[in-house]
Amino acid sequence: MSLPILVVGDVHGDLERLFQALQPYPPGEFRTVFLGDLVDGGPFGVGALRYARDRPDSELLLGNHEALLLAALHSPDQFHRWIMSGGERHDLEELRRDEPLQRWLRNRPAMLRLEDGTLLQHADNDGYWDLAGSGSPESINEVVAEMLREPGHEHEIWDALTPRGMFKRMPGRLDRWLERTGAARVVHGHTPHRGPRPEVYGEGRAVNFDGGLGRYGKNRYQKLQPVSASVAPLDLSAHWSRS
Ligand SMILES: [Mn+2]
Repeated sequence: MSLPILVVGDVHGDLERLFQALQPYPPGEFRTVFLGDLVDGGPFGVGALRYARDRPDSELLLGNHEALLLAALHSPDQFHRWIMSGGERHDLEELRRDEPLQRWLRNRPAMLRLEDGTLLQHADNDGYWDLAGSGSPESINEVVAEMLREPGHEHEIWDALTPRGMFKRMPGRLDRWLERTGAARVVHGHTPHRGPRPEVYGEGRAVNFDGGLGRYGKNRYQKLQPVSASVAPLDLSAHWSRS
């Protein structure tokens, strides 16, 4: 029996709001896909990584912040970049002491293709293309895995995946990305939307699950979006696109 897919957008170190968001979705009843950027911007990034690793039937797709965190472990230049991008020093030190967690993180895929043609990935851009050249999502994962095998290339992943909102601003890029990957729609995080639920756009061919779950990057007057903007079963999004 296949479990329904639960998608979790960018958490950015807010473990408390993550648990709140997951309350209606007990582990064991869902296959959970974390879309990356569990870390940075809030205090419990490594805690969120460990939770994603240990939650049954779960997968974490690599976000640009996970890549930069790995880069910061060994490169002073990248450490500076990472700290300026919301890195928490204690997260880096915790990750440094936990080699099994480092190995696990270096083995996360960049994307996941479902049987219905849905492609899940962190960023709403086609920078994966620059990293991996032509080929399928599976071959992109192989290239990313190769880049992460040894220290030294992680920041290239950060560079490729950091541009925001490309699919929404340039629908032609979305068309070509779907064509190139053979996907019917792309599900992503990375670029905060402002809606109460994951944002469907591009005539239903793209869904954004970055609903600004993490509180810590917000200014005090900014209204928080509900957790349902970032965490929801995937199959519901088809209905939103028709409403
Ligand atoms: Mn991101």
